[in-house]
Amino acid sequence: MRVGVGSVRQTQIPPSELPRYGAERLSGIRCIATNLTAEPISDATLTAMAMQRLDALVMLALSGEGFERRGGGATGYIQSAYLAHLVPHPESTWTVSPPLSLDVLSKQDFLELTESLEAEFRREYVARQVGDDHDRVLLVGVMTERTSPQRFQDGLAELARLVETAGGTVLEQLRQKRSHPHPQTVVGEGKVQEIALTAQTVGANLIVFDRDLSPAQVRNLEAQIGIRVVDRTELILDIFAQRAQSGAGKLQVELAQLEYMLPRLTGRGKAMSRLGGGIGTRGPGETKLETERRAIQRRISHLQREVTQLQSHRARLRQRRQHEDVPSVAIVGYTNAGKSTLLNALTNAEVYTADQLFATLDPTTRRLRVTDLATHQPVSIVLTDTVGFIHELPPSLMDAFRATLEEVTEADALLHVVDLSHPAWQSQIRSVMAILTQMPVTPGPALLAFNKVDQVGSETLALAQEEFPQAIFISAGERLGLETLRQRLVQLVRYANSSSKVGIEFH
Ligand SMILES: Nc1nc2c(ncn2[C@@H]2O[C@H](COP(=O)(O)OP(=O)(O)OP(=O)(O)O)[C@@H](O)[C@H]2O)c(=O)[nH]1
Ligand SMILES: [Mg+2]
Repeated sequence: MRVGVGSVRQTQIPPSELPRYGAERLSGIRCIATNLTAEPISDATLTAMAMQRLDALVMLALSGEGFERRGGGATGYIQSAYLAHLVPHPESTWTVSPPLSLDVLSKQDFLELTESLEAEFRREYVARQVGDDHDRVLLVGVMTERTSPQRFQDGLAELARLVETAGGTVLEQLRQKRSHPHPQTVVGEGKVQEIALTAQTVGANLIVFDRDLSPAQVRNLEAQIGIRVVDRTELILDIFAQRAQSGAGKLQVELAQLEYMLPRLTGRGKAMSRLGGGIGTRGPGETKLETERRAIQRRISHLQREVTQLQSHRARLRQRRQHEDVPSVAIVGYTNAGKSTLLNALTNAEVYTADQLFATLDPTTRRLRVTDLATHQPVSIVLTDTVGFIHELPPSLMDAFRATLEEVTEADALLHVVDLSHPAWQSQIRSVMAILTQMPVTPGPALLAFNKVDQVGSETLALAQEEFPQAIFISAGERLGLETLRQRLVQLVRYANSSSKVGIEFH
């Protein structure tokens, strides 16, 4: 079906052009190769065999003595051949025969060899399957000059949690250090090969990158690796889509997904017309794409209007509360900090809580009644629990969730909950602050509450106390420090009402 002349890399068939591709099968292609020497098969050749999932590879070895050059051409005779094929065991990727005579080789039943190998691959594949609905994921982290080693580590650990939250299983993590991401493939050429090979070996069906990728990068990577490639935003959007319960939540998630998808449509169109193949297929393909794009754009405009309506609906609800003169506090914080657990502990709300990222999407508002110990007067405060933040919250989510996030900007004050038991608590505080400052309306003053102190050593406590002397320390789970928190909330709303909103301050 194909003749190639060139280096191993040059003659390799990219996965997207193979008749079939996947860890449970071979590609249906057998390759006869020679490099006009008597040498056995090189590792580069074997790697190429694995990447193409060849049924088998035969390397013809020319005899040393008979091999001579005449007038620029080479003649010689085939002395022996090596037979190589993949093996379905995690410990070794391939096996190579001793030198065989052509006579012996030609008596090999390749069909039988391929069929028995495929049967083994399938057994191995089924045995490794975590569950049908679980993606088998390979994580790829790229450390550039702009990321510190600590940030990079934390980012990868968080990415792994995101994958688990989305319902995937992380099989392996690959890393690369580069001064800048490669414009076409993020990682370098050699690393792309390593990713493809590792994905083959461990039987991954999804590659997740620790950053956002351009449409072209996704396209190039998928063509070279032969497996679906997903970036960090897509992963987060997927979790949001799984979590969305209410109509409002679903509406906002769909908007975010479409906004993310629209600029990526071109890429998919090209891939489709490539399948159709060159001349004649381009016209209708692109027209179809244009129709598709317009349909999506219409849907986006429609959803945007709905979100705007949702915004005004929420605004009316808030106005009614403001009429009653009840001050409002929005609980904000990094995802999984314990915000919902705290709302439940303070108000007996029954918000879903779990050791998962983005357990909460829809805001819940509850009334908290406190006796102000200073005046002995009863005070009412409305508390709102809302969606958690994450480092580099995708912009399409920020826009689509503006109705939800307005609960934060429109509140009289903020209660910023921090999971002090998380090793990256300091950078989580910074991420939350960064998101708050990006909001169109500057939120009111904030009270910092360090949560999960039941899980924290005295050194961390002392460090947090020194760095944030105004903060309070609580355990929402163990209901520790909640009375102090209530009193501080009363002081906070009193302060918020007495001063105009002038930025994020700590109290
Ligand atoms: N040990 C301990 N665990 C806690 C405490 N507060 C909350 N948790 C746990 O932390 C996990 C996350 O709690 P949630 O209340 O769902 O956190 P959240 O901030 O609402 O998270 P998202 O809605 O996912 O952004 C749950 O498993 C809680 O049981 C605490 O004070 N101590
Ligand atoms: Mg929650």
